[in-house]
Amino acid sequence: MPSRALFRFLFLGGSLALLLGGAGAQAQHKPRRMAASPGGGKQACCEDVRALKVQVANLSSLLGELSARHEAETARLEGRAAELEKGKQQHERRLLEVEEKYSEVNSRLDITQLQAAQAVTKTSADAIYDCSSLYGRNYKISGVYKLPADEFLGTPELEVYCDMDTEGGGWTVIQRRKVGLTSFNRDWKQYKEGFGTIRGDFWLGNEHIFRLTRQPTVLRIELEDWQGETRYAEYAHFTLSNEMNSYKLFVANYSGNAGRDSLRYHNNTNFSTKNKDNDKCVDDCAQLRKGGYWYNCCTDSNLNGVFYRHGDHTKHSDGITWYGWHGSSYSLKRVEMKIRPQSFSP
Ligand SMILES: *[C@@H]1O[C@H](CO)[C@@H](O)[C@H](O)[C@H]1NC(C)=O
Ligand SMILES: *[C@@H]1O[C@H](CO)[C@@H](O)[C@H](O)[C@H]1NC(C)=O
Ligand SMILES: *[C@@H]1O[C@H](CO)[C@@H](O)[C@H](O)[C@H]1NC(C)=O
Ligand SMILES: *[C@@H]1O[C@H](CO)[C@@H](O)[C@H](O)[C@H]1NC(C)=O
Ligand SMILES: [Ca+2]
Repeated sequence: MPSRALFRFLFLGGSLALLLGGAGAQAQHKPRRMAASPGGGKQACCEDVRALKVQVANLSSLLGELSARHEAETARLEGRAAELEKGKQQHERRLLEVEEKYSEVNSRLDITQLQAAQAVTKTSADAIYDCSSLYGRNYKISGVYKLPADEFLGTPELEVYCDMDTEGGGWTVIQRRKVGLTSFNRDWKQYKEGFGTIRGDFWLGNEHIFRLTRQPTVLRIELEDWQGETRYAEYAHFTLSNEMNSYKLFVANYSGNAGRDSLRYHNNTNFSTKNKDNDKCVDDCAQLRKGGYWYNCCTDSNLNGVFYRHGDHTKHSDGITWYGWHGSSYSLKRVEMKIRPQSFSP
C-alpha cells in the first residue's frame, strides 16, 4: 500500500518535470512564431505561459497534497504495525508465564511425590513394593515415584510411573508407546534391565516385571488408534518366569473390548529379542518384527514393534499391532501396559 502510493508520487513528480521541460521548449518556440505572425502573438504567448503557470501551481499543490496524504498513510500503517507488535509481545509474554507456571506446578508435584515416597520408606522397611502399596498409603496422584531398594531381595531402587486414576488406580506402568522416538529394537540385556524414559516411551525391564509379578497380578493393556478411539484388554492373571526360563509369559482370563484376545497366541512362550531367538518358529521373529516380545510364529500382537506415524501407520507388518482390533498392518498411536496385584482394592 505505501509503496504504491510512493510510486504514484514519484510518477507524478516525473510528469511535472516533463511538463516543465515542455514549457521551456514552448517558450523557445514562441519567438519564431511571433516573427511569422506579428500582432496578437505576444498576448497568446503570455496567456499560454500563465495557463502553464496555473497548471504547474495546480500540479504542485496536488503533489503536496498527495505527499501529505502519503505521509499520513505511512504514519497510520506504522502505528498499526507498532500496535500489532505490542500485541504480539504481550501474547508471547502471557504464553511464557503460563508455561512457567505449568512447569513449576509440574516439578513441584514431582518433588512432593518423591519426598512422600522416600519419607514412607524411612518409616517402614518392607511395605513399598509397587504403585499399589503407594496408593494404599494415600499417594493418589498419577506420576513418577521412586520405589526404595530392597536390601533383603537385593533389588535396586526403581523409578516407576504410577497410574492412580484408571479403574481405581494403583497401577505400575510397565510399558508405554506414545512419543515414538525411542527404538524398541533392543537386545536381551536392555529388555532385561529396561530402557526409555519413564514419562515417555519405555520398557520397565523383564527382571523388574518378573519381580513385581511374583504375587498374583492383573495386567491391563490400553490401546489407542489414530482416530483417537481407545480399547483395553485385561488379564486377571499375568506372570513372567525368571530369566532362566526366558521370561516366559503366562496370561489368563481375558476381559475387555479390544476385539479378539491377541495376547493369547503368545501365552506360554519365551521372550525373544534380536539377539536371542526363543520363538516357536523357523523364522527369527524378533528380527522380522523389530522388537522384543513373546514371539510365537510370529505374532497376533506386537506391542513393542516399530512406531509409525499417522499416514505411515498402515504400510508395514512390523508396527505396533493388535490383530484382534485393527489387523496385522495397523500400527497403533498409543499403548500402555500396567499391572497391579489381584488383591488390590481402591
Ligand atoms: C486545478 O485546475 C482545475 C481546472 O483545470 C481547477 O478546477 C482546480 O480547482 C485546480 N486545482 C487546484 C488545486 O488549483
Ligand atoms: C523356553 O526357554 C526354556 C528355558 O530357557 C527352554 O527350556 C525352552 O526350550 C524354551 N522354549 C522354546 C519354545 O524355545
Ligand atoms: C495360557 O495357558 C494356560 C495353561 O498353561 C491356560 O491355563 C490359560 O488359560 C491360557 N491363557 C489364555 C488367555 O488362554
Ligand atoms: C479364570 O476365571 C475363572 C472363572 O472366574 C476361574 O475359575 C479361574 O480360576 C480363573 N483362572 C485364573 C488363572 O485366574
Ligand atoms: Ca526362530
